[in-house]
Amino acid sequence: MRIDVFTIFPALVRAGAGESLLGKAQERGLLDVRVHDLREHTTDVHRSVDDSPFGGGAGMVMTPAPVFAAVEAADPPRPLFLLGPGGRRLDQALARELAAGPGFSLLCGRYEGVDDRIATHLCDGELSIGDYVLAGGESAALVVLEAVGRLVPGVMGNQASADEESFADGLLEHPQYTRPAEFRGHDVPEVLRSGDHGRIARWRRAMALARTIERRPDLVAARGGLTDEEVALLASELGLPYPPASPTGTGPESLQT
Ligand code: JF5
Repeated sequence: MRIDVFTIFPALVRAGAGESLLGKAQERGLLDVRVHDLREHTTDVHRSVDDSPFGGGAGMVMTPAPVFAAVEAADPPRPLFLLGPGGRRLDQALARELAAGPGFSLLCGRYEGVDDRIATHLCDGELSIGDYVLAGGESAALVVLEAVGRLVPGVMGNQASADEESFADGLLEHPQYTRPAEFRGHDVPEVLRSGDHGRIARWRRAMALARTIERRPDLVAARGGLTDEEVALLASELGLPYPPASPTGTGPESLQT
């Protein structure tokens, strides 16, 4: 899979993409990340990639010529996405879609934005990693690379498929423990040291359900609530009711003055 990234900070993107899992995947020939320096396609002595906005206002706008030239010289895999908070939000489903294809490209914006003709006449769409503003798209590009790269077939082996399976299930992970069995007076739950693998599996599943209900009720709603079997498991393993008892003072009575 080939992923091209266009940026004015190529060293930052190369450093982030060259380490750990993504670096290994490139060494193994599974992933081909190509980083392009937009400044190599400037024509003035100052190597300018930005200019002041037509109509006035503060800040600078990324100018179209170097960006078009860089993309045309690279002939990168499409779609080409502009990173920015206005695009489709990256989630696990989108990461899976991107990992299933032959490749795509990312353009990192900077300054107050990019000349709109870049978005309209060069890019194929916009991609967001969340509802916050960054100084530039580089860290967002690294997020996309890591989320997608680990799903490329062969990159991770069993661990990725196991993680994927549990996330596809729509639940958070159960808690994990390692040695020591007791740390500063806090014990590892007895069930995990029992050696009873059936009991351990039921407890883990119940804990994943309980945690998701407590911390991410939106994820529970998105998967359509719990099955009867899951409600029964929560009750038998952890003694928890479902739906959960709401905290006192949050019901309709609290609206009375
Ligand atoms: C960017 C102009 C893009 O801020 C972001 C971003 C937030 N969520 N996802 C991406 O991208 C950087 C900065 C300025 C365009």
